[in-house]
Amino acid sequence: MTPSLRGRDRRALPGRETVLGMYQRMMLIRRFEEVAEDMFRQARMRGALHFYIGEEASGVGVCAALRDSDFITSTHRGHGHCIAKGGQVDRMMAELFGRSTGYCGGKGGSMHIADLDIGILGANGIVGAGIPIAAGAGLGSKLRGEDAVTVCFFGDGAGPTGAFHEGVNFAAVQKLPVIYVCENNQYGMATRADQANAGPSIAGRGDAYGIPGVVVDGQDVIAVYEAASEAVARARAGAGPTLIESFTYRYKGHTVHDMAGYRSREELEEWMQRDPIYRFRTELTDFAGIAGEELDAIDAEVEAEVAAAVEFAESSPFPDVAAIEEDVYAS
Ligand SMILES: Cc1ncc(C[n+]2csc(CCOP(=O)(O)OP(=O)(O)O)c2C)c(N)n1
Repeated sequence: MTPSLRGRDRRALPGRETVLGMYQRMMLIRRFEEVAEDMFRQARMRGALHFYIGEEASGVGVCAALRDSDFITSTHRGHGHCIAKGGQVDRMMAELFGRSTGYCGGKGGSMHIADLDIGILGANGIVGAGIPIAAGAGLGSKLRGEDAVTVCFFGDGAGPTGAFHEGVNFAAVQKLPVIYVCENNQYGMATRADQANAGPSIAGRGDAYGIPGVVVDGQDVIAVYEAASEAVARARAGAGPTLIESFTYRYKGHTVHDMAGYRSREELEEWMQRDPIYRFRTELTDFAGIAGEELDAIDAEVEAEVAAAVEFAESSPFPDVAAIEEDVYAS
């Protein structure tokens, strides 16, 4: 796992604070999930976990182009999106552990993290459901005359849904400030993206709606950040939605229970050669003059933050049975 950047041109990177922030969030996503998997395998935590490991550059590159006041919608594979948007890992971990200090009081679990204070409108277990929700959020911002942007993350498995066509069409007709980010990790459960989606790319469908369709290397956080920044500028300027397709890969199975026998070891290893975190780290140390020790210090802080999150979660109580009917309806 030592991807080489040999032969690649040095390129302009955003400011030091931005790149270090990106590196920190990518590492935080990876360690959060590695530790969550470990907790699950030790039976200290239950439930379904869908890991984002391997896809970190995608969520982090996009969210680095956003403000706290912007919105995101997420999917069943939402840990990475929530951390990338600034979600608190202790409250996330507590939610995974089913504890009352979690984002949903321990009653939602991994697939239902929301934090309205930082624009996380909710992860969602219904494939494609975020697409019209994001259009609604965009319409709200537009009607209120605010310049907030909404990013909708969805997978290639949502490409063939009615929600995709309905939501993207509506956003395009209304010129809503929404960015649709398809994270094409090559599979929807065990089905290859090209077995479910006609046409060479999902981004290509932008033409049908008269909006830009942009393909980006989802393993390259800076490329994702640049594509997202352009789409954000368009959206804030009132020019409407952009459809971005970020090509990426999940290292793990569909859920923690899935051994992913439908794909080859070679395929996985090929993608791991382009690991987004190691690749970015190499770029930062070899081309951006950032000392390896500085990145090691970030790694250590991340490690401590995740360990503290587990401690917080495990020392928190389970929700009371009396709370079972709370939060069922919005008030
Ligand atoms: C409407 C709906 N249909 C089917 C499912 C079952 N399901 C859960 S995840 C999934 C595949 C999703 O694939 P994709 O959108 O590519 O996301 P990924 O898991 O690859 O991140 C399916 C079919 C569901 N949750 N919701």
